[in-house]
Amino acid sequence: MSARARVSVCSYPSLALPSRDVSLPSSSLYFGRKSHRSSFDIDLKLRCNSNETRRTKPVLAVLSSSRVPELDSSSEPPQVFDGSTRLYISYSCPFAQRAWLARNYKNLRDKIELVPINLKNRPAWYKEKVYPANKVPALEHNNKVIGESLDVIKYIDANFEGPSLAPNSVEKEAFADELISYTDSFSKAVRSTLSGEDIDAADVAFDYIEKALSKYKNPKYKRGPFFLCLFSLVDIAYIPFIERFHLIFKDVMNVDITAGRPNLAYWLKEMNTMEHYTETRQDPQEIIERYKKRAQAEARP
Ligand SMILES: N[C@@H](CCC(=O)N[C@@H](CS)C(=O)NCC(=O)O)C(=O)O
Repeated sequence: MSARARVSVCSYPSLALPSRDVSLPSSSLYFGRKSHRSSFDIDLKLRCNSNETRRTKPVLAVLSSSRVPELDSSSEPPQVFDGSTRLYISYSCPFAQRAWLARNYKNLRDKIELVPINLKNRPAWYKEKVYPANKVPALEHNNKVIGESLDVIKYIDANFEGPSLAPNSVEKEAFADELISYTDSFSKAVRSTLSGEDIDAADVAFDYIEKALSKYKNPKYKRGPFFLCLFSLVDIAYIPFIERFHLIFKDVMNVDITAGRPNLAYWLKEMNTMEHYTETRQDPQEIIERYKKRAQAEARP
């Protein structure tokens, strides 16, 4: 047993993480991108090396009242394919959160309109007019619709201005590929501990993340904060899921997944200083309640 608290599910053997919320996409390809260096990249690199990532006050509570209301079955559709660019999301969906965060990070709030959908009471027009797969996220741009969170992020990165989310070297590109292709296994491993199937799997998965975060260290602080030193697609791919796991393990199992994992702790801390990200966070209480409700429903015979 390691020095930190091991993940144990003994008292909660029946708690299974809802598959819809945490299953990661099978599509885990990283699109090869030309490594162009914009002034944003250079600026970011400087900030990364001097540990001066853009800081804003951490948002302690999500002010859901300030958010655009979700559209439901009673809502009129937007003027689909009228030339506007729209990102369809759900506030509770971690996949959609990825795309939303990418849009925010690239400062595209004025260029990409956010259209939140109520998934529990989905408007019929969403499937009919917008995205036949009927899932979020989906991006409407130039008379087409792009789905799959990782593809949406890469599309936004390749087709819009703003700081690049792509790795800035061939070596980092290979590492990003490896990390992105691990997202599915990572999630499965953590879920198998939550369900009581494999009590050690989550520890192994979080250790993998801890090690990955140590690869590109900030020279001053000897660690990250981000996977590729600079904030990238990889951070976006993982944060909505690690954020949820962090909360659920703490609340349900009384396990701090950052204990004995300084890189993970530092990464989460830094992420929480970024308004681009904190703006996308779901209310922690809602995440926990939703998880417990589903786990109880799944445990019922
Ligand atoms: N692989 C997809 C998964 C998207 C997904 O499953 N989104 C969920 C919400 S978290 C959804 O739209 N579910 C609706 C449904 O399955 O009917 C991605 O990465 O975008």
